Amino acid sequence: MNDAVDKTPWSKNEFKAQLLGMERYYHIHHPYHVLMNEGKLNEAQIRGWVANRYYYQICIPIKDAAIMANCPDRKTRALWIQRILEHDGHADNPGGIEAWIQLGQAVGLGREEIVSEEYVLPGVRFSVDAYVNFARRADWHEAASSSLTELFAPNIHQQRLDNWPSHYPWVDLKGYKYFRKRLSEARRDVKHGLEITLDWYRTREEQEKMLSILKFKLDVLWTMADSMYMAYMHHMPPYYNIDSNI
Ligand code: AHQ
Repeated sequence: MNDAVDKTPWSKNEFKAQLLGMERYYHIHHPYHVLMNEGKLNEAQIRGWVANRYYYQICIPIKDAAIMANCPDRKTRALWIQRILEHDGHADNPGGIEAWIQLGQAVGLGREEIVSEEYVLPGVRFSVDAYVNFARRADWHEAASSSLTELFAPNIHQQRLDNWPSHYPWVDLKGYKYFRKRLSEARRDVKHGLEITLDWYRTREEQEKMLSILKFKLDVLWTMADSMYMAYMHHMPPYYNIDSNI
């Protein structure tokens, strides 16, 4: 007996509720971030996270430029370009990547060791590159909607602003600029990303495909944290047992 599979498209509100339901996979629930939020990480584990996330930050504008290169719609590009300017900087605004380097310095890393990417783990690099390459080859609507993990980002930025100063008093307060900046930028980006998404996916099949695209991006974020957990919590970076001077 074949079960009648419901193929009725979700309404925009139902579709949005389905997207919000994916929060359960967000990396705020990853043990690395749970322990971070509980103040249980040591300085090396915080520094490792900041140094690795730097690679994600510098790839975001490249990802966004790939989306723009694939997008023929001027109105969309005129809005999407904001994301690149906010990360790379423009006019007298040094931008989010510069603010992330400031976070690195605030946790005790030197500018050179951050920008050299010498601490970036292979698993972090591969996860981020998978995201950039997806954005290069996917339909621009799909690439745009993959940024909607940021639906859940304001919460994780707020957590850091609320808890780091008491958990990690050794972090220079200048480092918090990035998290404050992203609180408002993420909300604005999500508004635009959601508009594109709720308009584009019409059939139930397309809507379910979008949920799998969002799950791919959630996997990118989760896998980055997995690589850091192996390296900095278990002290098992790649080849730790092969090459003693790792
Ligand atoms: O700092 C982050 C950022 O600039 C972005 C851009 C956006 C995208 O285009 O995929 N996603 C994102 C995220 C940022 N910070 C992450 C964090 O945990 O600090 C969250 C991440 C996201 O949710 O995708």
